[in-house]
Amino acid sequence: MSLKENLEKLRDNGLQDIANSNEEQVLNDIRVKLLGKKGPITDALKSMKDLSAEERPKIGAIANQIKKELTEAIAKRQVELVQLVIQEKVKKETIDVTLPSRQTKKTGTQHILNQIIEDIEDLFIGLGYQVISGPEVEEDKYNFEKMNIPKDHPARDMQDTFYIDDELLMRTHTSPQQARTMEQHDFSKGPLKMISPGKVYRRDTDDATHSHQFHQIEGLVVDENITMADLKGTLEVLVRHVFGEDRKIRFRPSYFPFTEPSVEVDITCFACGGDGCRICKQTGWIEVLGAGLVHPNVLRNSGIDPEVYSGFAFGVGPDRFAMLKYGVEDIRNFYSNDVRFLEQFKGEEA
Ligand code: 2NL
Repeated sequence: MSLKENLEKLRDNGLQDIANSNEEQVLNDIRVKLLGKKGPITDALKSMKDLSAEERPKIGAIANQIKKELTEAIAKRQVELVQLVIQEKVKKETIDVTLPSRQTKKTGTQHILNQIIEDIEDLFIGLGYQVISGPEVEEDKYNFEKMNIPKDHPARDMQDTFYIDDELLMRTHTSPQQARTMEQHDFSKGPLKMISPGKVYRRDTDDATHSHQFHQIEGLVVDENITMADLKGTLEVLVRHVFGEDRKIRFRPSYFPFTEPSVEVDITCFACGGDGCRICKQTGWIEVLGAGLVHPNVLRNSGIDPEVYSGFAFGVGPDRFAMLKYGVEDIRNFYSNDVRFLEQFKGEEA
């Protein structure tokens, strides 16, 4: 084989090896082997001195050309291999963001009472009401006096509470917040429509149906010409939302110091539909809340003229709602923080 053929074979094999190399280290070995000081190209260039003057430039040109080709091929392959490594890495480390996450932490759930409260808040926000909360430590003046319960009133016995001093106490209902809102209300801007959710306190001995702390959501609407019909329609919307669209509603006369007339509100039993069962004690009806038209004294106490304005108010117990709706037999379950009880209400969130 002539030197020229040798060189060309060297080039063809070299290019083949370069193309086949799949690692930078392998490519580097090829480079040293082909183009290094002890490599065949260097040898060929060295041996040129033995050639005739005529052949020398031809072979020299070929050798240099091949050296250039191989050098370029190596450089090109070098870039490709770097790219390949990156591509491989990207492929391996691809994250499928649509996969569900691993459940490493145990997630909790919103407390069932807060679920019920927020659900009712959403309903009333949809009806154009404001949601207003206030302090749990209240003045006697707002908790009792303005609610038409003066110091010697017998209703104070049923609503005995925790006193901070003679004039400061843990509120027994959320009504004081409503009194504060009535005082501030500007009727030139429209009717007053509000609900006041929150925690309330009473001096009760805890048992299955009593707790010294529980919750209340009161509702209040004051405007000109508010009647019992407005109250009944509003409460129908409420109980149907919470206890089912088929519920019927019934008012029974009752007494609260802050409303006149006052009513106790029953709904047809959601378990038997009104036929009579264990849950409604065979009556077909379940008492769910209390309500009435705002007592003229209560309006007057908050600076509203009862000759011009009238209002309705109601008081809902979220604890009682939850007990009825989910068959909870002991109110203390809501406050003892037993996760096994609480996690039963996972997924009830709206
Ligand atoms: C019940 C009864 C009731 C009210 C709360 C109220 C508030 C104002 C004026 C008049 Cl500012 N009334 N609230 C009225 C009737 C009943 O709660 O049994 N709740 C669990």
